[in-house]
Amino acid sequence: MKEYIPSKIEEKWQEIWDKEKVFETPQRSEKEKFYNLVMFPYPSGTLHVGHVKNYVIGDIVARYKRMKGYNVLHPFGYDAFGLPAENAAIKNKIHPEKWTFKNIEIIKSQIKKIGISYDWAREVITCTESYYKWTQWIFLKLYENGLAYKKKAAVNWCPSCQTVLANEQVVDGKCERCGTEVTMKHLEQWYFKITDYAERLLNDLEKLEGWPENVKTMQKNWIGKSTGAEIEFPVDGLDMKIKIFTTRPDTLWGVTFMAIAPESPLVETLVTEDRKEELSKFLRKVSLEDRFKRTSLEAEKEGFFLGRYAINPVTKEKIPIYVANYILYEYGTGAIMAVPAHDQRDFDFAKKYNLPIRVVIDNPESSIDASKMEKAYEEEGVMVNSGPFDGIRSTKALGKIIEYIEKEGIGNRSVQYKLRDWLISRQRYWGAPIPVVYCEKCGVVPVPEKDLPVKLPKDVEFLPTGQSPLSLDEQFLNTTCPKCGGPAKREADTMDTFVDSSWYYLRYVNPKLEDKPFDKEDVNYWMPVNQYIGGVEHAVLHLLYSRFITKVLHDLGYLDFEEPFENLFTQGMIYKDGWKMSKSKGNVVSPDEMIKKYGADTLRTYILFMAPPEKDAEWSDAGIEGVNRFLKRLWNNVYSILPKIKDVKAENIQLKDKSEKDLRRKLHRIIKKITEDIEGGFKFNTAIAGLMELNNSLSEYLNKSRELNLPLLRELVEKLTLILSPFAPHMAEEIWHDLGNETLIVNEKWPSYDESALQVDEVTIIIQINGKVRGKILAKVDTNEEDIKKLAFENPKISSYLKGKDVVKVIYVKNKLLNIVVK
Ligand code: ANZ
Ligand code: ZN
Repeated sequence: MKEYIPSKIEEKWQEIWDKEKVFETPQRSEKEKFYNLVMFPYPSGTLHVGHVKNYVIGDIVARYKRMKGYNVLHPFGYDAFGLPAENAAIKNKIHPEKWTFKNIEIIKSQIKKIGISYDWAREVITCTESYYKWTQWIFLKLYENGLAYKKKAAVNWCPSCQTVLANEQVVDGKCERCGTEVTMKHLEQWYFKITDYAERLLNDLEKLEGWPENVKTMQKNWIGKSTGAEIEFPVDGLDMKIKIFTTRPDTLWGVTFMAIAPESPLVETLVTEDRKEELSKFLRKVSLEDRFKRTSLEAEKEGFFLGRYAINPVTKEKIPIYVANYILYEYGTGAIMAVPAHDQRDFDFAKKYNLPIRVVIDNPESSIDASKMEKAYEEEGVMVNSGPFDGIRSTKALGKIIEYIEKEGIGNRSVQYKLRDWLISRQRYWGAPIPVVYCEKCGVVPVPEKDLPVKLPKDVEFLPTGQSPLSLDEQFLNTTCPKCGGPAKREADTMDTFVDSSWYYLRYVNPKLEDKPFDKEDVNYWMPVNQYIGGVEHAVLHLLYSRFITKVLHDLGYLDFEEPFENLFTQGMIYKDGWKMSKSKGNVVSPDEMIKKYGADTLRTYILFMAPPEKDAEWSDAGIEGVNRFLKRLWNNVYSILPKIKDVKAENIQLKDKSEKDLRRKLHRIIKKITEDIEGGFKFNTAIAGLMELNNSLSEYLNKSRELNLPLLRELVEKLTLILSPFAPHMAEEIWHDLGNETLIVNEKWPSYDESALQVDEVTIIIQINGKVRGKILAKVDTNEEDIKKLAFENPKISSYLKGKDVVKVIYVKNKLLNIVVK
């Protein structure tokens, strides 16, 4: 019998798929399109099995959809610019480009060995000139439309990566990449105006029915929409007003002080002469505090009285103005009206500085005594001490209060978002140069499209110094102004790698197009992506940026659709020894090693069998051994009968007995189950369990020596091989071929199941006597009670129990149980 040796068959089939170009996708087809996309990797190292999980999930979907008759686009590429590759290259003392392409080569060979069905003709590498030319083009389009701008602002600075970071790249005050605490710097930087799209990015989340709720919630919170009012407070003794933003205009009568962010220029304007010196001490102290910690709910509230008072516009009371560490300069107006009775931060502050606490929203259950309050009452309630609004339910009053404020001319309705503009310039080397020049005469001048790409020079001292490496390259830097022809200097910053990845899914459609980033008609045919698969860590980074860029390109007339990804699947991680796999922990499992030991089919099948694919799972050597044994057993079962069924057709199948009927029923039940498991939410682990169950039934049938039903076995082996093929495609091709087929199994149709074969026609009826099980009988489904009774009483074992007894009562539960009561 032919032995199962994966190394003998896997490479062979991979070469055949390659040679026959089976996975190359025609640009158009009669078939319905299915765009299946996995998040492309940073080629900053080689792949471990955690990465592979992403691609294996994608491959099951792609192969399944192909078999279901779709024109499947399943491309692959590399997010090849950016910090990860650059940092790794520096560590390894090698040029980032060399390092990147070396990794790309290794990753590609790793993936080919796993047998993933990518259309390699569409490979996209973001650090190639033919790609980043169009990344620069996208920058120009945003610039031309007022969506890319430069401004000086306090920015996040990673002292280790030596570059600024976007807010999205700061996680808990630390650099998303390296974990170093982020500091602040005042720098002039380039931004994309994603805030213009805040409302649409929020509202359109509702359309994304095929996205996981948690990802949508993360985006929603990140966008952070708040509705309320802006209200102006006149300053006592100065001809000016302080504008605040509040979500609780219903608490306006309870304001007992105001607070301003330390960074606000208002602080200098408001402070009285005698308090200036002490103020600067306070500001210096705050500037040393971490901005993320400083504004957290738990942080110690600290402030400084500016010596100045404002007037509450409704009560006309004088209230002190403070500068306080818990006020963010970048949110709202950078100033607040403080209501200690109803806001915990204000409450803490008021307690510390002995400021009055005035209740204006009373608890309808039990009235609040301001002098006894231990924390702020933040819920809704009945308005009190609030002039014309006394006695009204606070939630009901909100709209009316805003109307009142507008009528009185002291403020107006306002909506605020937490979302900030996307900071896209980086002071690092390995990225797409920002295509603008600075001319002494003309100022900022965008590079004309015909001059793209602005090439990234190769021979550059790129070690991070905090200064853009390109600014040290005179040859790159000095140029002529496209407008006036005079001397000009190039922008030396490069673009955030998230700009590269915000549009790569469009480039896969026309990866080689030279005069356009993509063809409108082609993109409108293929997009949106039907299924996107990747990690949840990109929820507010890549996934938000891509939605934004898609909407911009839509608005500029380049795309007909507004959302890039119709369905999103976020896979769980693979852990080893309780930890996320990482080189530094030394717990990385390499796919190459596993393939050498067990073959790609085992690796693929095990990765999916470990757990539901959306769940995290722990790698187990025993687990992969077990899956390998299953595939061997399946192979051995098949090859033990292969010579006998090779020339048999799966036609005119006659089922002689129950065991044959059971076997065929099992086959069709499993086809149905696996189809439903794949369609109904990626339940690959239970699908594989189904394959195991079917194989066990086959073993059982073959183990009982009897005359084999060859047409039945032919049908079983054929269909089993077909449903096995997305998971273990190499083994499936081999069996398919050895069955005498001249086609490739990848080009075959997914089998349907025979509804009639699913029907059970015999049932086992349990016979009880006085509640004790005394035997079983086989009967046709739905046999009536009389006939069952007859069968039971005729059964020799049962009749021996009944001898000499009186039957008092017989209870029959249809198709299940017959209970005989005797005395
Ligand atoms: C008065 C008030 C009374 C407030 C009350 C809350 C409760 P969200 O929901 O996050 O939008 N706020 C406004 N701008 C701020 C800033 N730059 N830094 C720190 N806090 C700021 O929160 C809006 C509320 O946060 C606003 O409503 C304001 O406090 C505060 F019983 O105004 B509120
Ligand atoms: Zn000029």
